[in-house]
Amino acid sequence: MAMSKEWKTENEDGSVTVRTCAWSPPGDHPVGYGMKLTVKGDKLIKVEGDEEHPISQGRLCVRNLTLADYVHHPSRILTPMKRKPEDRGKDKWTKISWDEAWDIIVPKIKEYKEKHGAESIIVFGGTGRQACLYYYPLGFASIGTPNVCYPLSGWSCYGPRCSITDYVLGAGYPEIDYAGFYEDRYDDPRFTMPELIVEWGKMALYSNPDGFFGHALIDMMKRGAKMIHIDPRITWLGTRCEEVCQLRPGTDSALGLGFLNVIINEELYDKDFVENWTYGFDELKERVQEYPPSKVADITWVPEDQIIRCARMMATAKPCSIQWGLATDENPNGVQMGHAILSLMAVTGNLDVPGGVTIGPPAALLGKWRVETRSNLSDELWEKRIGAAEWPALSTAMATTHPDETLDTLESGKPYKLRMGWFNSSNFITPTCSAQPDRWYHALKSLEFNVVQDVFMTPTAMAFGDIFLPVSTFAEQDGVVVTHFGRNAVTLGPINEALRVGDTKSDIEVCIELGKKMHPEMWDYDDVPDFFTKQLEPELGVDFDGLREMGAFQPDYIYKKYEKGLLRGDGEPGFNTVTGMVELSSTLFEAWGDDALPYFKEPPYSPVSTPELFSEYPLILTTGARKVTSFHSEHRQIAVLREIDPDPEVELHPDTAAALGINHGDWVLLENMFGKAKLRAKVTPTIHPKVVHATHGWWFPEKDAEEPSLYGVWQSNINTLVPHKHIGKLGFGCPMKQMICKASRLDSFDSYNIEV
Ligand SMILES: Nc1nc2c(c(=O)[nH]1)N[C@H]1C(S)=C(S)[C@@H](COP(=O)(O)OP(=O)(O)OC[C@H]3O[C@@H](n4cnc5c(=O)[nH]c(N)nc54)[C@H](O)[C@@H]3O)O[C@H]1N2
Ligand SMILES: Nc1nc2c(c(=O)[nH]1)N[C@H]1C(S)=C(S)[C@@H](COP(=O)(O)OP(=O)(O)OC[C@H]3O[C@@H](n4cnc5c(=O)[nH]c(N)nc54)[C@H](O)[C@@H]3O)O[C@H]1N2
Ligand SMILES: [Mo]
Repeated sequence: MAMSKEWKTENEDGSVTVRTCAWSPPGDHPVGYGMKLTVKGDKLIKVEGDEEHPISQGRLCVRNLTLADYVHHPSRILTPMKRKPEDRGKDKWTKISWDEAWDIIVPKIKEYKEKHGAESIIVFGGTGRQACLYYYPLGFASIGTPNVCYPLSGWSCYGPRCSITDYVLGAGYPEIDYAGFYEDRYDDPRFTMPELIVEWGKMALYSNPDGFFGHALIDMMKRGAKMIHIDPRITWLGTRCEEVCQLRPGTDSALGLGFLNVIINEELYDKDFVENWTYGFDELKERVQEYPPSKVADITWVPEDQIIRCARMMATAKPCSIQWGLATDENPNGVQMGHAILSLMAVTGNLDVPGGVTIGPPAALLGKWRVETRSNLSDELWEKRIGAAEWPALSTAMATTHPDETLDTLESGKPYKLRMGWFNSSNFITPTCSAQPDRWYHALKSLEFNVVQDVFMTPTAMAFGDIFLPVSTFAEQDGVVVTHFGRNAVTLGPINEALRVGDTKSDIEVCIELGKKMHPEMWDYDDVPDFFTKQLEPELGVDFDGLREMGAFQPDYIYKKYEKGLLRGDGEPGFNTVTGMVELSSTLFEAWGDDALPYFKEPPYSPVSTPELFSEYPLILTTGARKVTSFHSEHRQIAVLREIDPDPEVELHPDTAAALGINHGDWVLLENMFGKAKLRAKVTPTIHPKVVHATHGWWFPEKDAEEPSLYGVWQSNINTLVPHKHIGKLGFGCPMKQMICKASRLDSFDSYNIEV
């Protein structure tokens, strides 16, 4: 299905309007909403939402409303730069041409490969910004190293959720059905409006994560869907929900098992689905007996009667869908939480049905090339991937190094020394893609040669870059955006270049250019449109220009694929798992040394697991709930957005704040046994009195760039409070959202300096 439209229009005043689909940079998850960018001369003069886009229908987020301020920002880096190794940490850069940059980079890569093996080179990349499609191929096929690293402890973003889905369902990422596949959306007769939507550890209105445009929740509420929110904070959405389960952070798997206890014991489950399409129901039934609502209430702080009420609602609402968020991943017990949630969706009969939860077919849209780039590496090299042998559950699903093992390797030089770093979309000494960024900071100093690819100078680039390669924004490049990275995608849209500022290159341009110099056989493409044509034609039957004219491709969705033999490689009915069923009891988890069934485990630091530490650090700390004004560490230099959210923030309940002598607007020091951070107090009754919430991603572009300040990166670095390697048995999850800390009032931001 497709819309058809002009993608480039000349206006009477000489300006040109280009329709495009937004991605990154500046940051966004691959929602790919429709935009119209108007350019006059060399300036972006107008940004509008595209009302014809099937999903976003003209809506925009505030970050892209300020796109022109970002594109034309005076501190953007617009040419490649180099710096002497002895000047790392100093603002002593020299502008160079791309040719000069390649003349330095290419011989270095060749030298490291020859002298120390390709595995001595590591590529770092961040979240699902556009670069995420390209930094794996950059590592595997342009450079030729097996070591590509997403450095967040326990791969705690989508890694756990996607892997659990692969192992338990054998299908692509589950999303609530919001009629995204249909041109006429909610009115399409194939769709059924869900009676109940459960938003669990997610706030999609702010985060628009990975292809889900949060506004759909409002659309569906307006059309009668009721909602439950499971969140320690009462959010804006929460105040509009039927129920808010204000749980203790990190206890979600107990809550899930409590819901299952009620649904199974009261025989409210879908007997037909359970009998025909699930494996291990009897074992699950036995397991949930360990989680009666009264006990779960004690663990989670959610009242017993509310647990029972919500469980009954989930089982009897037809259809019901559950949307699970980052709180699943940033939890060492998150694999079990995800398993419990998938089990809830399965036993209530809401998997792959209209208005329930959609799941993707085995092959990802545009996924083939990404997998094929691995063929550039020998088996011997592939086996050298850091942490692959130790963590099979993680390394089977994720083609990366194990993040925590990578930090250990940098520190110890074992099993081999890492010598060259390539920071592709990664500013992770800020409180973003790392637990204990202070440890990473010291460990990364051992790298001998580093390339950084970014839009702005960042604390990470200032600390480590030897070569800086400037990246073009999505307004300045041709590309595609595919929701959910092609696994259960609702749209695939074109990114159309509207202008180009400075001498920048997109990630795919860099991959192709470097690839042609290093491994030309892997990069047989004339240019970027030719590259996309070769990806699109076999799957969509259109070339890149065809996609531009379409505006957005919407794949068809087929419900109940398990009945039709559309999920398994052999074409048989069932699910693409070892048993062919939804594995309520997981054969793979068991094979990898974890429990086959979901279970609750206390967070590593909590009133129960570490009571002595808790008496010293008596607040539960959850971090990183999204703000609309920033994408992780991005946008701190955009004045309009900083005006809305000027400072890092800690939310405290009024009773908690009063007991600590903290007033709204005071600077507060949060600290625990691992680190410290300064944040401004936001006193609000919407947070549980025993919990505080801190924002992440903070640095200060206006502060001193050079070491030791590095743009004040250590002053509000909440991730220094989160320990390394407190991960689950399968290697996933970290306690980003369930640590402990104490809080005290500061006279001012400058009255206390934090050093690492
Ligand atoms: N405390 C706490 N910490 C968290 C979280 C939390 O909830 N709490 N959430 C975590 C999660 S889920 C994630 S995914 C990580 C995210 O962490 P990261 O994705 O690593 O985020 P950043 O550190 O902002 O680094 C991204 C850098 O890439 C640049 N960039 C943006 N787009 C592009 C692009 O298309 N190409 C290139 N080459 N560069 C680009 C940006 O300018 C920025 O400097 O943060 C994690 N950190
Ligand atoms: N504007 C903006 N959008 C973004 C990003 C961004 O940086 N800025 N980052 C993107 C990325 S990489 C990701 S992964 C997504 C994440 O987006 P989401 O999945 O929506 O996750 P968060 O915003 O981290 O948290 C959602 C909610 O979880 C609650 N929560 C905290 N701890 C717990 C817990 O233990 N249990 C439960 N049940 N709830 C808890 C928080 O209070 C918060 O309201 O957002 C993406 N979208
Ligand atoms: Mo993320």
